Amino acid sequence: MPASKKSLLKKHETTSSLLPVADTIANFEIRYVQFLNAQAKIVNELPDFANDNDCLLELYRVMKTLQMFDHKVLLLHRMGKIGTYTGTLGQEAVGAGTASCLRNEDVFVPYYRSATDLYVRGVKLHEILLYWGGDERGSNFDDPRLKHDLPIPISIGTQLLHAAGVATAIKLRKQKDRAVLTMTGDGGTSEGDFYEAINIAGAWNLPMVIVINNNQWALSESNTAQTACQTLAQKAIAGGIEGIQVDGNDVIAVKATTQTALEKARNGGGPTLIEAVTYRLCAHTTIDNMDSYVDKQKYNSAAEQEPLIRLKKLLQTRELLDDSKERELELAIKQEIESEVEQFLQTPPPAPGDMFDYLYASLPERVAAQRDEVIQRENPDADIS
Ligand SMILES: Cc1ncc(C[n+]2csc(CCOP(=O)(O)OP(=O)(O)O)c2C)c(N)n1
Ligand SMILES: [Mg+2]
Repeated sequence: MPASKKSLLKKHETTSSLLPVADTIANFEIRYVQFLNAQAKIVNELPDFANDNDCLLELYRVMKTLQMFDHKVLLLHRMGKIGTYTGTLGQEAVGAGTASCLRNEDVFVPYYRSATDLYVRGVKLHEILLYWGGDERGSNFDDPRLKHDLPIPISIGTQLLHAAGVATAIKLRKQKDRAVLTMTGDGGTSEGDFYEAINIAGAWNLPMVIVINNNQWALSESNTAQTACQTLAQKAIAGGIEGIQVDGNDVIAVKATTQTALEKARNGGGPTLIEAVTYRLCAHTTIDNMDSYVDKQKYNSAAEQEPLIRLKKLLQTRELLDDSKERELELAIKQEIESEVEQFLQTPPPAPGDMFDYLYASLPERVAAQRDEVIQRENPDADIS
């Protein structure tokens, strides 16, 4: 290559290091929160709720339920009883830690891998199965238990703008003590919607908390392949909002961080972006084969760090859990799962015309005509008036 075509910059030289810079006009840092490390060692003074044994036992029960549910759903899929499901294996602490901070009047805006949060929020496991079995009644958020929450989106990133919209409504109505919690995957932070949402959240000081479930994978695309950022939390800087990284396998850290961020939002302190670093120990969905792209060694070392092991050790140290109590808990969860699965399997399929019920508040004429056609094909004698 001729010398003139070569870059003038030497390795490690940056634009600013080559120019006469007068001053540093902005400084940023990203902090990392952890209380219980992978060896179950307490590395920081615990927040108050972590001294409440019932609270920790409940977090453990929720995580164990979703862990066992994941295995069960995989079997149902292999038996042809369910289409697809986006597992939460390895990521249970992100769901349990975040959702346990929500109050009824808050608004939860899920993404498709929020099953743990939905469960904590009151959605039954059979409803989660119905949704993933293609039955919209599983996502029936007219239910008074969830009257403010939004349904499950499949498009990546859209929910972040919906969450910003809800937070705007809360702000315009001057509703105090109320906030929005939403979630995205790490891949979702590569979407334009993500940047638009954090931008408006910052500009309008919206009462919202965005949690990134950084499970290291966007389907088969590794986290490092899709961003040059050292952390995803630092993306908050672009929106002028606070960004913080948390050990997503430490349920105490996830809960403490979400609780603080939600309190801040409810009190007019504005938005927070929380990156919860975890690892997806299941395939992307039940129809994905991750053996073709996941390094076995990395997977095994991530499995050693998963969230239940360390919480179990803490509970054992406090003499709250032993082998027999663990077996008792597993049995109770197994019964719950079996009965929920039975309810799912016994639910008669929806009538084909029902799919139109969940699209619009009132159907446009063009779509109404399509619905009538579907109903009449199924049942020529049907009254469609
Ligand atoms: C707008 C849009 N683009 C592409 C897809 C296809 N898709 C579904 S899941 C996924 C990966 C998302 O990864 P991430 O945001 O990290 O979430 P995760 O599934 O890991 O929880 C992709 C590309 C989609 N659903 N929506
Ligand atoms: Mg991901």
